[in-house]
Amino acid sequence: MKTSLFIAALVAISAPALAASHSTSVFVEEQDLNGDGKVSQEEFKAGRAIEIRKADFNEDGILSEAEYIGEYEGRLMARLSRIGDPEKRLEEQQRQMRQAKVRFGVLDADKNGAISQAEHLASGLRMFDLHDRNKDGVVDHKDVVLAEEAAKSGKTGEFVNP
Ligand SMILES: [Ca+2]
Ligand SMILES: [Ca+2]
Ligand SMILES: [Ca+2]
Repeated sequence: MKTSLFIAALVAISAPALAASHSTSVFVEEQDLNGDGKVSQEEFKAGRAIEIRKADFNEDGILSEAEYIGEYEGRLMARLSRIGDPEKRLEEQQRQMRQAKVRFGVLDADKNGAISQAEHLASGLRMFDLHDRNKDGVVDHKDVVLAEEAAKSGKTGEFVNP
């Protein structure tokens, strides 16, 4: 039951967490749960809660490094299987896994060895805030336009994306 749920969840909502340094349009596409083309803060928070539950294997409400890395690795492998060259695939896997460990360290703000819901949400809201360029509390097409303009002028935001 848990496994099939997990797979269904992966298919349905693994995309949000996938974004590494993604553009605002991809952010909207991935985080827009109700399909209205906008991501409100409430909607985003709901998505974050789902993401943490999905990776929280022992259901204690926090993510250990093994849980965080394990969930990421599962999605990564599925994605990397599309790379034809096995050497390249392995190289990319090692690179991504190193980055995942670094991200875990960043997400675990109080360095207690686990990501709490508050830590997970805080990092997400920082990202939300970066995408919400006009600061109206919603990430939508207007922010995409602003992001494109910023990219053209060479000003891109720093995204630490869990
Ligand atoms: Ca856990
Ligand atoms: Ca922590
Ligand atoms: Ca906005």
